[in-house]
Amino acid sequence: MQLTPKRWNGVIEHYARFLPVTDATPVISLSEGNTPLIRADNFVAALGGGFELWLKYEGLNPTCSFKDRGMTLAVSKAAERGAKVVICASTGNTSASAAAYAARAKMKCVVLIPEGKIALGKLAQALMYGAVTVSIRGNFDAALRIVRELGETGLVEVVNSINPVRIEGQKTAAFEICDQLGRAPDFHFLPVGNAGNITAYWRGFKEYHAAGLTDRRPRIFGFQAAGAAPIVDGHPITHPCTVASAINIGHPASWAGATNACAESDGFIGKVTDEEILTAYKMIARTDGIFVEPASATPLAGLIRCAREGRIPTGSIVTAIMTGHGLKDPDTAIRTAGAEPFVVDATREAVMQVMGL
Ligand code: AN7
Repeated sequence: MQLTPKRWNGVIEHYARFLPVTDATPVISLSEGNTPLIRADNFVAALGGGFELWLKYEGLNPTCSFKDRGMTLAVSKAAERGAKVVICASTGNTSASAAAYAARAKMKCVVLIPEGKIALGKLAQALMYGAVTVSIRGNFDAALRIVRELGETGLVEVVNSINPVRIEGQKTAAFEICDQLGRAPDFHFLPVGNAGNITAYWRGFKEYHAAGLTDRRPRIFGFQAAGAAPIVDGHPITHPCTVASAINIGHPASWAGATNACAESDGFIGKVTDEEILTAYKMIARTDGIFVEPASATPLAGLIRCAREGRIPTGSIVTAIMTGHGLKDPDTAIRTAGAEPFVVDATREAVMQVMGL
């Protein structure tokens, strides 16, 4: 028997025909994408059953979040144009991803992060990949305002999702879900921060349907954290505040994309409290062994509510995107786990005592 090599070389190579690339585009890739779609039966059973839930585990991308899909395209297009410096504002994941892809493209990367408000793992990534890391005394929205202003000078390439190719790359996750399920889901749940991803998913599901590759389009259900829910509340939030630091955003750049996805798909944009987020965060780790960061648990908190309110018809196929890995935010994990290690002497008896034997 001969083995046929079948290597995954990232989302640009795999979905090139849906993306704004040509043979002249230098592909800067870390083999992102092709993340697992994991069925979470125990979580569903805990909610009383009645539907299928599939989690797209985007935390298994090269920098441990979904941002790599958009960043491979943004940095490749920047390289095609001969850019030397990329810049972004970030609650942490965009900066980690930009830093990694820029390193690979031999570009300088500058990241603006809200001081003291990003998870430890994400800070470690930006520093480790060698980005010029600037902590702003202000929030994400202030950092993005500065990045927009710097972008207008023409001296730097902005790789936030206000750069339209970021959205183009991120839509590949919708394609993968359809490819992996063999159909489009009935409902797709996701967190909403700057609202780039909800915009991207809806575009992806629409394009696959228009290409005749799926027979339906899902209803898009997005969730914000209650302390940072400008779209639900109907106005920008000056001082957003949530434990889900990734989505602590008061003035989303793709606001219209989010409301459009909701309207066109007969969807819903709601908000959930930090307490609900942390409950879902801990629950999915313990029911199904899936460790995500708090922002990624936001759609699960929304799903718990929807299931309770009877909004999910029996037999539905539901997908949810787990946007970032749990190891990104060890502080919140250790606080939320509500347990500490038992410290004992190095003897069998001591361990048996802890085990209650
Ligand atoms: C884990 O990194 O905005 O609604 O600067 O990191 O497309 O913004 C992160 C966003 C969800 C929200 N889950 O996605 C950033 C940043 C995680 C995230 C979101 C983010 P968008």
